[in-house]
This record gives sequence, C-alpha cells and structure tokens, in this order.
Amino acid sequence: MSHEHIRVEREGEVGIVRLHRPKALNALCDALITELNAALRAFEENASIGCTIITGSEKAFAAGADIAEMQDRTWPAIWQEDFLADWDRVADVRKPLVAAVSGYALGGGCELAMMCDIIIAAENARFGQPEIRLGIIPGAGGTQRLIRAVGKAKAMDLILTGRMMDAHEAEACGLVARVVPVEQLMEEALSTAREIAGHSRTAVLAAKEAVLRAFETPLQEGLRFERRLFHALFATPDRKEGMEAFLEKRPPRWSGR
Ligand code: DAK
Repeated sequence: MSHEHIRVEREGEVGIVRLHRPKALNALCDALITELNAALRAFEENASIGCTIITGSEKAFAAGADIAEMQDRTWPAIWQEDFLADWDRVADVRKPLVAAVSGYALGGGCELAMMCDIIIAAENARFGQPEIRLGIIPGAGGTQRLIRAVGKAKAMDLILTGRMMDAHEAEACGLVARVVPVEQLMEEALSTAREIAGHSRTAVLAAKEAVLRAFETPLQEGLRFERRLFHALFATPDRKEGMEAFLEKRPPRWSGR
C-alpha cells in the first residue's frame, strides 16, 4: 500500500511508521491520521508483528494537528462531523506502541506520543501543548493524559502557558522513559521494541491492558482487574513454558498461546 504522508517499514517482528510531511514539520493533517490508522491496523492484524514504533524526522516528531486545516472550520460543522474523532483509534491499538521522538512533539504531536506506551526521546526533543496560544485547548487527550503522566503542577504549567519543555525536563517529570543522543534514537527504540516483541504475545497484551486500566479506573477496580488477568494467564501454554524455561535455565520458546 502506498502512502503520501508516512513511510512504513518493518524490522523483523517490529513495525515502524515514520511520519513524513517534512514541509509542515509533520503536522498531522486528516489524511496523515487516516494513513497512520491504516498502517497501525495492518500491523495489529499481522501476527508476526509484536510491537510498533512511531517516529518522525530529526527536526519534528509532529508539530501538532494541521492548523491550516482547522483555520476555517466552524463550530456546527466540527460538532456534527465529530471532527478529528478517528485520532482515538491510535489509543485503541492493543499491541505496544513505542514513540521515538526527536525534535518537536507539540499539541497533537505530544498527544500522539502520549497515546503510545513508551516514549523514548532524543536529546533535542521538545514537548508542549501550545494550543492555548491559538485560542483553543488540547483536544486529543492532552488535558487528561498529560496530568496522569506528569501530575497537576507540571500539566497546568505546560497547558496554561503553552511553553515547551526539553527532553531532560520531560524525563524528570515522567513523560519520557529514556533520553538518548539523537543519533542513537532509532537504535534504542528498535532494541526496546524487539525486546517487547520477543516476549509472550499473550502476556504482553495482558500487561498493556492492565497498565492502561490504571489510567482509567479507581485503584480497587484496577487491582481486581489486574488479579483477574494474572489468574487468566495461568490458562496459557506460554505461562507454563516461561516458568519451565526459567527452571531449566534455557530461553523460553513462546507459542503466542
Ligand atoms: N500546522 C500546520 N503547519 C505547520 C504546523 C502545524 N501545526 N507547524 C508548523 N507548520 C508549518 C509552518 O506553517 C511552516 O510552513 P511554511 O510557512 O514553510 O509553508 C513549516 O511548517 C515550518 O514551520 P516554521 O517556519 O514555523 O518552523 P520554525 O522552526 O520557525 O518553528 C515550531 C517550529 C514548531 C515552533 C512552529 O512551527 C510552531 O509553533 N508550530 C505550531 C505548533 C502548534 O501550535 N501546535 C499545536 C497545533 S493545535 C483533536 C486532535 C488533535 C488536536 C485537537 C483536537 N481531536 C481528536 C478532537 C490537536 C490540535 C493541535 O495540535
């Protein structure tokens, strides 16, 4: 399948989607989001893929939703068509997503990174929710996911001022899992994604779903859900194999079941 705004590759069991609108700093126009969703869906349905990386260019992961596309929209139109609603589909992907962020990750770009499960940042990464400077607020989860990632003080700071933070500040406040030199970004993202893809697929899906529950539910309900998933994994051959392999001091042979 050919794409205009993204590049799609795979490295073994890892899918890679590279955002590619260089003239607009990877601004996330509607067509790009449609292509991204299609690529993620294809990886989701491909049993040989265990993890996907979303990345951009060295200068920009993504500078936000496409402002030129939004400029002339009116409230009744965007309300009726549920404008940009299909962004949510990224967050519905069940296999793990790694965001490899270099350069700007602003507005919808920062929100897209936060829809991923692990953010690995290059030292030149800049994160922010500058929507307030356009007279709007974040609309793809920024007001909800950012506060859960970095806490109220920092989320308010970023969302109300619209300022950017660098990779080290983002790591210190918990938005980012790791910071690496720019030239090592893809290598680090790939080795992380390969490691995830090398685990039991069933256990990985269960782990992602259980961790995401923590975002969405009160503690008691999340703990109950975690325990049920934990119990359920005792029905899988992979659980038996993983424990046997450990006790026999050999690498596990995952069947994905
Ligand atoms: N949209 C469209 N074009 C953009 C863009 C954007 N977000 N960001 C940059 N560009 C374009 C610029 O217009 C320029 O185009 P030309 O003039 O060359 O044609 C080109 O990219 C290079 O940009 P600059 O010349 O500005 O480059 P600089 O290095 O000087 O500055 C910058 C880089 C990233 C600081 C600056 O470009 C900038 O501030 N960009 C805008 C950042 C921003 O405000 N982002 C938030 C946008 S609002 C929702 C889903 C998503 C959203 C909302 C709802 N739902 C699900 C409901 C998201 C909203 C947003 O993201």
